[in-house]
Amino acid sequence: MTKPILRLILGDQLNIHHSWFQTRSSNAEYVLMEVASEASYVKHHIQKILAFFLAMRHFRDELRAVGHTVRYISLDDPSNRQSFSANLQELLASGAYSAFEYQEPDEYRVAKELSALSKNAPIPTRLVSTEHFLTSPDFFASVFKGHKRYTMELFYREVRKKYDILMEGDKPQGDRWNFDSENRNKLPKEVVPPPPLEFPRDVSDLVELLTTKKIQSIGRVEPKRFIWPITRDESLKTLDYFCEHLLPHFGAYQDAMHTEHRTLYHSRLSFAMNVKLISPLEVIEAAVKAFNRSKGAITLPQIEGFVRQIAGWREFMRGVYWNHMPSYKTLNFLNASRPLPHYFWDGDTKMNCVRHAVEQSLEESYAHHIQRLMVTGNFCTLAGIDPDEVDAWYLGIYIDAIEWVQLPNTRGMSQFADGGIVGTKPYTSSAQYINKMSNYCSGCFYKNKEKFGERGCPFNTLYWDFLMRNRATLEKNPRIGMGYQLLAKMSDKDKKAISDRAADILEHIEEL
Ligand code: FAD
Ligand code: DLZ
Ligand code: SF4
Repeated sequence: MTKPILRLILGDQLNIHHSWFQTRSSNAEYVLMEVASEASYVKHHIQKILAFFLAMRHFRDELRAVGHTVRYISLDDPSNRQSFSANLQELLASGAYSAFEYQEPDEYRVAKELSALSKNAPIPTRLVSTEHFLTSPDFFASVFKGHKRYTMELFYREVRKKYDILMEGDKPQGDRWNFDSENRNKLPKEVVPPPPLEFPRDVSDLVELLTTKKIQSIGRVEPKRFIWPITRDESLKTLDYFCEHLLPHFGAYQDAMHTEHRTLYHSRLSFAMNVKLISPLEVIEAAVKAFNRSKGAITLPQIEGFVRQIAGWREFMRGVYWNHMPSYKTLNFLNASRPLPHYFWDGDTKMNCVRHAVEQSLEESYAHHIQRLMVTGNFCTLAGIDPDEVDAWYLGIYIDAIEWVQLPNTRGMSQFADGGIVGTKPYTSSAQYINKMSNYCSGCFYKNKEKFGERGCPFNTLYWDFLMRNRATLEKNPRIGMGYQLLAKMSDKDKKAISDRAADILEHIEEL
């Protein structure tokens, strides 16, 4: 009997449709490993670690149930050397395998680690595709060949054409590519979004394992009520629920925020997709099918808004990541250097919007896009927080945070630390935007219409101060011109008052 091939499955490679698993006669042994190094390269939310371990354990069972041979190295396995490299070095040197195969890691850090290991391996090694994404980093580069800068919109149109999504011949359905301008509504009082679909399970044993093995984490979990979808079946149910109950209003309230309704009409599919329990194409196809079936109940702006997030933003961010790593991780265009204040870790702040976004994140390991971008991210940009600290927070706290998608969103789109690789301008705003899109301001200690004095909203003061502070780097940016025009109309006395109050706010940033 020939020795088997050892095939590594990383925690975010749980794709049952991968060609690896389509035949059982392939003389392969699969290995998954729970390792302390991955649970601690950043302080993760406890629900994120649980979600990865639970999803990996279920995937193991699913593979075994259909006859595959799976070696599962659990966190407390006595043979566990607690890192990918250390475990694999032992396995590869054991003489038990004829070759080693692994799928392309999504993270630069892991890709480097495994490629170094392969170079020194005592047996032949082979790298294969994850067969998950719609596009490759090379496709991304080819779309922008000869262009001075990237735009998500151009890339998104190419993906729509490539996969024939919402197309009529070579034209977009409705003769428009993008309906974003129709998708910016506050949640009206009379509209009550359906509750999110939950899959409560008792995870007490795993919580105890993490405690015993001294895995540090942030956030909270109710051990008897872990609710995230962590199997393919649950992911498909989440997708069905989304298509039936949430998609009809997805676009309309995509940017809305509300104290009582945390996830509104968002799909909560990011974890399932990022660990590859479901593929972006099947999510898009299911949503488009629901749109076609709905006979007008789901309108084009709703489905287009959803498709854009996955066929557009998700693939675009991955293209940016792989075309700019490793330097991207060090960019700090605005030279921001302030430490992240304590309330990002405990939610204890008088700023109602930040309090809600952080508390929700600590409780659920989830906040939706506009909370991440226009509340916590906006605050960090305006206050000049060190992007390394901002990245570590986002990478740790969200259940869906894996560096290839977290980094371009945080350092690029949100912090503008990349100087305009992802977006054309910083996503900053005063309280005006937050008040327009949410009900946060009405319950806040600060006054959303004021920018001076003890009760003036910090977002207002810092918004104008940010423009003044970064004048040398931002004034020439045509997309920000309006801000500087308004600033030019402001009296010197007001500008001085803003600078003074902002200096005070930043000096006492821990007390806001
Ligand atoms: P929905 O609103 O239902 O959207 C559907 C899907 O579209 C998402 O599941 C996701 O796969 C995709 N999507 C939407 N927006 C983006 C985007 N900007 N980039 C990539 N994919 C997108 N997303 C992550 O998956 N992991 C992260 O670590 C992450 N970090 C972020 C950090 C910041 C500062 C910001 C502003 C955004 C970040 N996002 C991240 C993007 C987005 O916020 C999440 O994908 C989304 O909130 C997940 O919730 P959902 O599944 O309910 O999304
Ligand atoms: C995030 C994470 C965690 C917490 N733990 C593991 C683990 O124990 N084993 C594993 O294979 N993967 C884990 N992951 C995901 C990886 O850290 C990493 O993000 C991806 O594999 C890189 O694409
Ligand atoms: Fe946030 Fe300012 Fe509104 Fe308070 S007033 S909720 S701090 S934007």
